[in-house]
Amino acid sequence: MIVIGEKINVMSKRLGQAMEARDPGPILEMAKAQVKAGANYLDLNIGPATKGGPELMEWLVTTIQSEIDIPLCLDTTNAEAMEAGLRVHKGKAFINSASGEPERLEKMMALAGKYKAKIIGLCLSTEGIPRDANERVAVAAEIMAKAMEYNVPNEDLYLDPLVLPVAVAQKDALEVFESIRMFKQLADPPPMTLVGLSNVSNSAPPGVKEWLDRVFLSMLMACGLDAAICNPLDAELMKTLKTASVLRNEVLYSGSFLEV
Ligand code: THG
Repeated sequence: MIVIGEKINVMSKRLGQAMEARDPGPILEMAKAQVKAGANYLDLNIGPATKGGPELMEWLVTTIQSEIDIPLCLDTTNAEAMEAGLRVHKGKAFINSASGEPERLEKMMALAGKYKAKIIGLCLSTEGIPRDANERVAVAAEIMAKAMEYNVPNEDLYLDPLVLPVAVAQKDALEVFESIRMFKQLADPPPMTLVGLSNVSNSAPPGVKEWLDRVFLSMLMACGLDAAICNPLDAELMKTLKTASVLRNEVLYSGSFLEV
C-alpha cells in the first residue's frame, strides 16, 4: 500500500504563503514530518498555477529533494508546470493527474511516456463528475487506451475513481468501492488504483472527519486499493492502514506489528 502525504498544498494558508515567498523552512518541515510518519511519496499541490507555475514546481521539487530522498507526486493541471517539475525530479515521479478531458489526457500521458513517470488517471471528463461506477469505468477505459498509445504500462497507471464528500454525495461512496473492484477487472496485469482519501470528509467537523477517513480507508483496502493521497500525520489512520495491510497478508503478523 502506497501512502502519498497530502499536506503540501497551496490551499494551506501557511504553506501557500511559503510557496509564494519561496521560503523553504515551513515546506521542508512539513515534508520531513510526513516522511517520518510513514509517507512513501509527497503530493505537491500547486493547483492550476496559471501564473508562474513552472518556476514554482521546479523550485518545490529541487528544494525538497535537495534535503530529503523521497519521490514526489506533482499535483497540477498545468502541463508546463508538470514538465518543469519532471525535468528536475530525481527518481520515478507521480503525475497527478490526467483525466478524460482530451487535451489534458493527451499532454499528461505524453509526459508520462517521455519521463517514464507513474501517472494518476482521474475519472473526470468533459461530461463532468461521473455519477456512478459505470460512468467511472467508461472514463477509466479511455484513459487506459491512451496509456497504451504512449507505452505507459498498467503498473504505472493509477486509476482514481474521484472521491466526493459524504456530506454532499452520500450514496457515492458505494460507487467508489464498486469502481475500485471493477478497475481491477479491466486488464491483465491490472491497472493500479488510488484515491484522494480526505475528499470523503471535506467539510465534516473535527473528530468526525478523522473517523470517516480511517474507516473509508479500511473499506477501500478491502476492495483492493493500491495507493492513497492522505494525511500521514494522523497516527490512527496509519495504524488502520498497517492493520489492513496485515489482514491483506502484505505485512507479516506479529503481536507487535503496530509498534514497528
Ligand atoms: N485525487 C487526486 N489528487 C488530489 C485529490 C484527489 N489532490 C488534491 C486532493 N484530492 C487531495 N489532497 C488534499 C489535501 C489537503 C486536504 C484535502 C485533500 C485538506 N483538507 C482539509 C479538510 O478536509 O479539512 C481542508 C479542506 C478545505 O479547504 O475545506 O487539508 O481526489 N488524484
